[in-house]
Amino acid sequence: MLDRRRFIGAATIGTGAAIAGLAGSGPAFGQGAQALASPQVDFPENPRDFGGGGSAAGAVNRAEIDLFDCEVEGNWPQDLDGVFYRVGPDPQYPKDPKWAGDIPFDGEGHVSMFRIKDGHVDYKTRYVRNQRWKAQHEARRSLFGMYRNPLTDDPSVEGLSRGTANTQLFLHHGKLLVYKEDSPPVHLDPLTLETIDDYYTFGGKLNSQTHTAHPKIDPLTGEYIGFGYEASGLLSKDIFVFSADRAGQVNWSTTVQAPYAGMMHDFAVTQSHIVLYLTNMVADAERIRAGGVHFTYDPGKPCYMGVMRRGGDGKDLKWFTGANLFCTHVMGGWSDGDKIVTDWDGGEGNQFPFFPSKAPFEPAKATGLIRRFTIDLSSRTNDRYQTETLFPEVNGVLSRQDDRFHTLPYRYGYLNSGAGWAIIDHADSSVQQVTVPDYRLSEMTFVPRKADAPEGDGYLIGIGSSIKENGRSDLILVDTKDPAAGPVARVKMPFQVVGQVHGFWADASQIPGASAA
Ligand code: V55
Ligand code: FE
Repeated sequence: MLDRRRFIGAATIGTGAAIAGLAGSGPAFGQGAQALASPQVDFPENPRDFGGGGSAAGAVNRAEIDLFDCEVEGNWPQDLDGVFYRVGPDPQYPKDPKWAGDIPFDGEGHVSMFRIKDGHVDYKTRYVRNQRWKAQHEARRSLFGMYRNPLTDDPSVEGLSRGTANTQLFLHHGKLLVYKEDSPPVHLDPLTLETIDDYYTFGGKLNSQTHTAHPKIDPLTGEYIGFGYEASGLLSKDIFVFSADRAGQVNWSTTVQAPYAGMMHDFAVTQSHIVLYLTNMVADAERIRAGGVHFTYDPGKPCYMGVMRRGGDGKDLKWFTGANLFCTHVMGGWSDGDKIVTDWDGGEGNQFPFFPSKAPFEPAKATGLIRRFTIDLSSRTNDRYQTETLFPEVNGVLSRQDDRFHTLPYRYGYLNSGAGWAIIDHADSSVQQVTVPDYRLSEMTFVPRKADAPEGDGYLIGIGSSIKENGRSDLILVDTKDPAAGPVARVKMPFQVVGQVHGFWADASQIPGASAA
């Protein structure tokens, strides 16, 4: 009964809940503290009390695992050749009891990969050896305090990057880059998961202290487009926006200003424009000074959508307001002349119940629906975006698409709907639900059937967590052309794998040395 509530709860209360695996009544800010005076490694009983190590809808594994030739059930496609990468927080050490009110987004990034080839699947995981991990490993204890608050750190780590690398990863110019939006990427070897650069700056050209967890790749040029908010330091309104060519050389960048400093988790890129979105999860100087987490949700502040041309100097950036929607992830978007359309999942209110808030948390307002934003740039006086809700009968979060259609008009979108995965077809306005009896499903990632398969033709891949078997994990593969048939194959893991925020599929042809290995 409790598990079923958790399952449904994810869709009902939004992105944060889906990621953190929280039920509607997760521990409130500042509660759940448990005295931990001993320096010995002793996590509190309740894994949801982050001070003691909450994870992201998965186990706190801490163990780095190599499992060669996993058990595969069903008809795993023999010609699938690539890697499904995932990352999520996996607390390295219990927090000092002073910071027991910290949130699940602050656990150290643990990367896992399923190397899939000839119908065989090898599993490997490694913590990201970022500056934070190394300092704590050396000290055998937690040295970093609250989420994105350097004032709460042990004095010994001053000047080190606080980045956890726990949110998303991308493969580009042969490098596996792992992200946390408060810091530059960390560069890992895509086959061994060894950390190669703990502070990757695109050859010194990332003129920002931060980098989003959600860069985009332009499928026509192979360019990588990214941004960083609070780019010039804590509470800064600067936003650094840039692109890099196929070889990772930065070929465009500019710095623009946000109306205020607040969470800008994802962004959209079209063939001609950059679309930024500022939510009213506001960077809170007072709370930071008082030793709290970085943000406070403030429904009294407007959300803004900012649009600027790609490749320009940023002076054309214009901020629009409209329905105040709390949107976290982009499904897709495109430009049609002066018209810019972007689809996001979002709620009418805060989706992250574990952040402090100026208003009580309202589960109903956290419900994620597909919100289509339309902006018309042809009128100089227009400063409003228009919104509509698509597929109001489908709720969910963590929206994705066939990543080969970033920047372009697109047909298929995917949503983690709590009841499973939803496959959205914008062309015929249909929805198909993917459910797996007895399983809760993490975020889905699209895998093309072949490198040149038509849009949406392939598989959805992701972790399922067995309710009956106490969370034991399967890697689940569903054919997008026959989702009703259920999983075509599963990898049966002998334990509950580390939790995930996001995942990424890379074809073997993109991974240096993959074919030889
Ligand atoms: C998100 C996740 C984060 C974070 C800020 O999904 C936003 C949204 C896992 O960390 O720090
Ligand atoms: Fe995200």
